[in-house]
Amino acid sequence: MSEIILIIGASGQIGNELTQELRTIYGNSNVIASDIKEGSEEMMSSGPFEMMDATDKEGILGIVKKHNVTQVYLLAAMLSVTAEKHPKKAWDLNMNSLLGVLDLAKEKHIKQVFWPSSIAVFGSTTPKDNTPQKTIMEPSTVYGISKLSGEFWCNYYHEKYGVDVRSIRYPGIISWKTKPGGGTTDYAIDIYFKALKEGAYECFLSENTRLPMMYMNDAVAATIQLMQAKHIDVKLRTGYNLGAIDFTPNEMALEIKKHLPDFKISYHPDFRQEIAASWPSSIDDSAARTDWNWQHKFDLSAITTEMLKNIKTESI
Ligand code: AKB
Repeated sequence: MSEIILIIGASGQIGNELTQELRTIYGNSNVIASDIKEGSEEMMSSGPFEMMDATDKEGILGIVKKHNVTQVYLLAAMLSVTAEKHPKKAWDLNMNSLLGVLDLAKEKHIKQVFWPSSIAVFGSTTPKDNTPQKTIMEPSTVYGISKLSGEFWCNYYHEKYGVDVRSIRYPGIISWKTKPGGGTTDYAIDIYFKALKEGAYECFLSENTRLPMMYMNDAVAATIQLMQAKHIDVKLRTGYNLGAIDFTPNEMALEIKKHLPDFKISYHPDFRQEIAASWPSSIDDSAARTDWNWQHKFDLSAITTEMLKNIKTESI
């Protein structure tokens, strides 16, 4: 495999772990990490890093030329909660970064683009259970609006200019290495840290709010699998629904109690409840499973074991 990969937003939750996995597959020097801030020590020391603003198209072009980049993974984004606080900034980051990279592909500076979408493209009028790939999409958040528009820009650039752009609608992603920031699904990470540190967690969603979720290892595997899929197998150029598991805060707390019997959870839903309530409870990802063979590995019990073990080891 002779790809040279640029990851934009490499210091974030997905970027950090995706960079490491891609470096293992393609070789450290062939995967260039970039962000507006430095990332983990592991990422900074294992391969090249460039300080870069995701909305600076000319800056990105300079780095693409310097390293002969063939593929770009554009991960920089403002998530749902932060985007509600800074709507214009979120639109600027989430949209202009995408249009810049799509233009670089249209102008043939790069061959392939990955761009993350989200379950936030759906809204309260979407069927909640087993949400289909193609259905009513009326997002109520700035983040969701930007992801839905972005998906259709991807599709447009593919149809009009033949750009090879691929995208996944990520559910909430659970990881212990790099914390996300400003997401509605972040409770499903914070809960493990608080359970180990304080033995208790105050949840900002109500106990029966069911959301689709996934372990980071599965998310990274799916992303690379989609990018490595044969052109002919990638039949959707908007975003692929991607599911793994779904659960409520109450079910998660019960799972944690199997390891930490004294763990206590309390519920104080805030404005984030409204965002969560507008999103699907579970996802029909049969298109991803059929088109490029997607399969998840981690269920809630395996995720809980992994999270508690790794957070404990890290903080010793
Ligand atoms: C968020 O909560 O904003 C993200 C997402 C589901 O895209 N984790």
